[in-house]
Amino acid sequence: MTDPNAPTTDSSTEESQTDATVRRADGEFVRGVSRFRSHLGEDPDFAPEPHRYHLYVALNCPWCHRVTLARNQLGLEQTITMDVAFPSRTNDDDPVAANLWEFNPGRIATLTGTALPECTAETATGKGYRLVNQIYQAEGSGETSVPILYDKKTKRIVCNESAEIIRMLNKQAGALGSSLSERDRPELYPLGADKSQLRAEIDALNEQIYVNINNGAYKAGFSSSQKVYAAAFANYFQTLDALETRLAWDNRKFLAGPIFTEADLRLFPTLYRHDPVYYLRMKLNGARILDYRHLWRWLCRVYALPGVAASTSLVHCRQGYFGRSGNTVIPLGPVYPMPYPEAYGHPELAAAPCPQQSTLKS
Ligand SMILES: N[C@@H](CCC(=O)N[C@@H](CS)C(=O)NCC(=O)O)C(=O)O
Repeated sequence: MTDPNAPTTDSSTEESQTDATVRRADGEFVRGVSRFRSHLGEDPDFAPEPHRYHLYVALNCPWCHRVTLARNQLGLEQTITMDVAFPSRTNDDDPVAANLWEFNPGRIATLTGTALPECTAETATGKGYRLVNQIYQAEGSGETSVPILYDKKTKRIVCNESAEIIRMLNKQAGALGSSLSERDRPELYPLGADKSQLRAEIDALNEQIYVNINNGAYKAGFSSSQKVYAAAFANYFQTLDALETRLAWDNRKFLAGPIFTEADLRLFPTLYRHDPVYYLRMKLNGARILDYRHLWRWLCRVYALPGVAASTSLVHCRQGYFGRSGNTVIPLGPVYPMPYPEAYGHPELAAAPCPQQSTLKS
């Protein structure tokens, strides 16, 4: 029975919600749909202005990572403020509820035994909320997710869909007060009339990468059905194989050719987390990215771009993905051939030819 109210979804951005309840009951992880979908500049309530907008993120969240990458690469760090939630959600003994994002800069991370310097209080509503869901409740919404793009002027949520937030930041970077000149700023999603073919290539890559890699990792790691896991595992590594072949084709620097685009930005958060987190936590132990020569060099090339290394934290990723699972002891590897994230500074590590054709059948 198809849910007539299921919103139409863009499969490069979100999951089909068709029969979501049944699929979840069958052990499939099905991601919900973000409901705040206004657009800076297009929506008259939200004119693009410097120092007006704010981001709420968690640094372990790969969707937030898209947004922190765009903020840094577009030179918007000075004109869009940002609050960082603690990487582990609230515990079972929380006075309000478990499993909620919280702003708690003094909270101790089990991984380091210290507070995490990147974590902040909530600073944009003027209310100093402890929980992200209080920001939603203020607008009568029961949503709980990050990232959130927030308007400090009207005290309203603009958008909580990362795919659309990065598009807006790219399109409105100048009006939002970017510190980079138009010439020095990457054009993540080229808007020129003569760039329609490139946009189509980026859109096609986005869909393949969202379904099989970005969300595919969760489908593998969070599903409790062996069948769903096995299919997600196969799709994930067959897509890595295809991307490896694409990069090897003509030794291109980036997925769509010589320039860095939104397709690279959307692939990076998942591959950055693969070897030190997803290999174990999402049971994606078919291979390391280190085993893919061209993908490894692409990962190191993107990591070396301005603003990329500072856009996330592996300590937050490890704390967030492992700190609440199993007995909360957090695995510290891999350390061979080199610890992470230091290894991302060494494209030469992936010397050996890679295992191209995965033998997996979806
Ligand atoms: N489609 C959204 C997905 C955002 C999302 O699912 N974020 C996760 C964190 S990784 C979240 O906050 N989930 C709900 C929750 O944990 O309360 C986007 O790309 O922005």
